[in-house]
Order: sequence, then structure tokens, then C-alpha cells
Amino acid sequence: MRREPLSFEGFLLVKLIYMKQIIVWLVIVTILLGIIFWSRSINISTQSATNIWSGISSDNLSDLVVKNSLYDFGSIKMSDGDVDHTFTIVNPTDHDIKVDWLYTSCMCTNAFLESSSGEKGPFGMEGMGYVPPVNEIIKPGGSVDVRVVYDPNAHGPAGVGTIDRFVMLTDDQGRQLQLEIRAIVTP
Ligand SMILES: [Cu+2]
Repeated sequence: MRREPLSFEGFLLVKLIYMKQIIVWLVIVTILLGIIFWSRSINISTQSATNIWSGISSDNLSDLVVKNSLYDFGSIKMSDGDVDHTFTIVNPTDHDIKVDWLYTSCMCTNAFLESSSGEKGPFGMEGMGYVPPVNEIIKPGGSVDVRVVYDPNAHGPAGVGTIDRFVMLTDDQGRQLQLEIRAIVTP
């Protein structure tokens, strides 16, 4: 059986139908990927406190010191927005120590490094986008401030309850200092 050759208009129509189908599929795939990534980020945030941030082994502690490594905001309201706390990090040794990295345990938390030369940051969660190196030298007896900003709205309505977040500082010897913030989040 011989098929009629397709006219130019017919050809355009077939092409248009194909393109529509492709666009519909692209939209479906994009929505599915969005749902997968969204649920993954929620998973990461609830597991972070137990898995990634289970503490540092005692032989890997930085020589840098902080007076209080834990700060508790107490009860905070989502409607009041971001809260922040500044930790002062001191170099008690007789040699320079360079801060190489600052990472937070969750995307709702950012850290900024403040020194006499200005502010660096934000430094966020490892693996969630690019986090640049800090490259800040602390002189013997000197100090820098690490300002930790927590966004109680970052997780949406699911973010209500007790939260526990960490900031990990890594020095140029690969040794670490951990900071911790806590809060009870209410709507
Ligand atoms: Cu979070």
C-alpha cells in the first residue's frame, strides 16, 4: 500500500504535536526532580545532627579556643525572622593559625567570619552549593568573631520544634573546632 506524501503543512502539524509532547514530558520530569530534591533536603536536615556532626575525635581538636562553644537562643518565633549569635575564637598559641574552612550542618544556618579586615561569608552547608575557603590567619593571642545566623523559616512549617545546629571550623592543620546553637522554634 502506497502512503500519500505528507504536505508541508501536515509536516509542520506533526512537528508541533511532537514538540508539545516533549514540553509536557519535560514539565513532568522537572516537577518530579523538584519533589525528589526537596524531600532529600528535608532528610539531610533532620539527620545532620546525628550523622555528620557526631563530634570530633579528641586527637583532631584545633588549638583555637572558644569560651562557650554552645549557645542556646531559648524560645524563638518564626515570625520574628533570623536570629544570630557571635562566638569569639581565640588563638592562645605562639604561632599563626589559619582558618581554612567554615561549614554549617544545615542550609538554614550560615556563618560569617568577622575580623579587623572585614567580614567574610556567608559560609553554609557543605554539599549545598559552593562554599569558598575562609583563608583567615589568626595571630598569636589574636581573635576573630564567627557570627552564626539561623533562619527559623528555612524549613517552612515543618521547622517547628527543638533545633540543634553546628558550625565546623577547620584550621590549616586539618584540625577542627565545633560550635553549636540550639533553639525552640515556635510559629
Ligand atoms: Cu536546617
